[in-house]
Amino acid sequence: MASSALSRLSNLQNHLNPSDSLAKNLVKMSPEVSEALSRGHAVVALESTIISHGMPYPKNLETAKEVEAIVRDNGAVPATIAILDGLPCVGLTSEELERLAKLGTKAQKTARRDIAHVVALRRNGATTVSATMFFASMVGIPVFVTGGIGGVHRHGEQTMDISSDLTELGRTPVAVISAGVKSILDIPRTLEYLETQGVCVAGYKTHEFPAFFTETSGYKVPSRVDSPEDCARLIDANMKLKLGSGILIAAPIPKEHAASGSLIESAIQSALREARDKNITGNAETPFLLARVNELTGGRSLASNIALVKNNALIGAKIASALAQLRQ
Ligand code: PSU
Ligand code: MN
Repeated sequence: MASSALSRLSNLQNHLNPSDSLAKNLVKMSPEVSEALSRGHAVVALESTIISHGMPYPKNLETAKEVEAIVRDNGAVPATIAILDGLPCVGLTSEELERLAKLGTKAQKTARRDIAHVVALRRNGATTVSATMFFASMVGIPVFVTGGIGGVHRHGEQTMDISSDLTELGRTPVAVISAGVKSILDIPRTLEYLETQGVCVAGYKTHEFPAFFTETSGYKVPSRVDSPEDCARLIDANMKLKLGSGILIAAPIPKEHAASGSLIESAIQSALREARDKNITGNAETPFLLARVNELTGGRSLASNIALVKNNALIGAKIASALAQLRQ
């Protein structure tokens, strides 16, 4: 990799302990991603738990490919991140993407806490938002697109079930574009926790924090941005100031795809009851709730989910392009 790229990376990585070239040797970057980074071109990181655990095969593969195509059509290189046979990969070939999609839940859901174990035991790991942010930051990708992030679970004040996505946002300078968090979670406590972690939460063309399937949650965002250029300047300022923390850009689902709030809400209530009755907890809870809500809404929640991920990919690619231009 060109030395200019390395120096840019080390600027990005001041929060990591960068005898980092050592860590980077453990990561396989696709030639396309590596070249784009070394030239300062736009790159968008994409997570893989959404593929393995978030959607059923073959919809997951179809969606992953469409999302990558949207990123490309809008001027950025997609970098889907996953761990294959213990090797963290940044940028997957179409064969690798297919393999992951077919593995589905046989791939291990891999959050930050699981990374070392999955690598050491040479397993296949689908990275959540926290693990994807970790690798994106390590290789110098400041923009990452997903559907929804994890948060504080309902009754989290008792169970302490708080997604490591939130602490990762507090410690890793990557901007995550998401449609907010689902109402399977405790939205106001999630926002409180993000504040505690020092995370900049910005609504994209809105003052409201979106609730994934719906444009509104009833809760306000602390900041607002109105264009990809606004977002690029925000990310640039965060990097130059070396704040070290991440940014959550919350983009509401497009109006025409917002599933009816009450339909989804009643499905969520039933799914939450079932999860309690079946004693489904820990990292199994989110995938269980997502799958149940999808069944209970007759697939309508999946259709909305796909639409919002694509919308985020479009916005993320534009942000990454604006950022690349700004930093030329
Ligand atoms: N929310 C979604 N879809 C998802 C996830 C969350 O709407 O696929 C996945 C993401 O990978 C996220 C993870 O990082 O679940 C959070 O899991 P947990 O709640 O166990 O931290
Ligand atoms: Mn959890």
